[in-house]
Amino acid sequence: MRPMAARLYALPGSHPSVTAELMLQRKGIDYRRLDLVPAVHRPLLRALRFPGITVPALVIDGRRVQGSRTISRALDEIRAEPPLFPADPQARSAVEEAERWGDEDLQAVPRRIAWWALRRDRSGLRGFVEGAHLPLPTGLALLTAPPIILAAARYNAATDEAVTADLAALPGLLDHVDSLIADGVLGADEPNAADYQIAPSVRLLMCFDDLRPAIEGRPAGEHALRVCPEFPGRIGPVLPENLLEPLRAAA
Ligand SMILES: N[C@@H](CCC(=O)N[C@@H](CS)C(=O)NCC(=O)O)C(=O)O
Repeated sequence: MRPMAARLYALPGSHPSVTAELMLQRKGIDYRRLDLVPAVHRPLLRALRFPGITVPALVIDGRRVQGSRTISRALDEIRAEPPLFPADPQARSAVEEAERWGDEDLQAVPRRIAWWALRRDRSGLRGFVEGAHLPLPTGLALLTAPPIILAAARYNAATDEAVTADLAALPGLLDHVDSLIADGVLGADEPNAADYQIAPSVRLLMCFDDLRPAIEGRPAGEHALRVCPEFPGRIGPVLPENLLEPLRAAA
């Protein structure tokens, strides 16, 4: 096998960056992860000649590949085994659709809830920062965090209205993950690109003390813990009780 080295640009606590990491690990590709500072990451990604402003962003084999769904396809091109997509066309389109749903419909929900929560209570921030590979000491990252959290909450539109809607949508989103598992699109012995797309989103939700008890016992929670056992960071109780009722009732 041709040796290969990759550099992954991420942000602390970024679940699609975990998606990319898990896929690199699955392929057995050596990589180094570097976490950027949120908000400051945008000019840095530009300076690194990436076309977009989001992570995961990967330099591999002289190529710049950005976005979790672009990365899954590029990794299959660069190293075919083990495949991230099934060979059978029908099975492949089911995995592609689940991966698209995970990216476009699910991924933003834990992201908005996390920035909203960190604006109200920063006590959980240390775990995310310590679990990252930032080029600055933890103490300095924590000290400079408040304006960064404010900016990130703003550009992610993590408003009260959006998070209220996200928490109301959560039971339906988790039902969909459960149904993908029941249909065999997710959760096979050999994980695919959709497993790697969806599990880190559910795993980030499980970093919330408010949400974990209602998720961990269901198929989506078990799947997330199996595909993505490590996810540094924990957010203590911070979400409004009345908004948690639908999720608790569905558990
Ligand atoms: N959905 C895309 C984008 C991922 C995304 O939005 N990543 C966040 C971190 S979790 C980000 O880079 N945010 C920074 C920004 O929007 O400037 C993917 O899966 O690659």
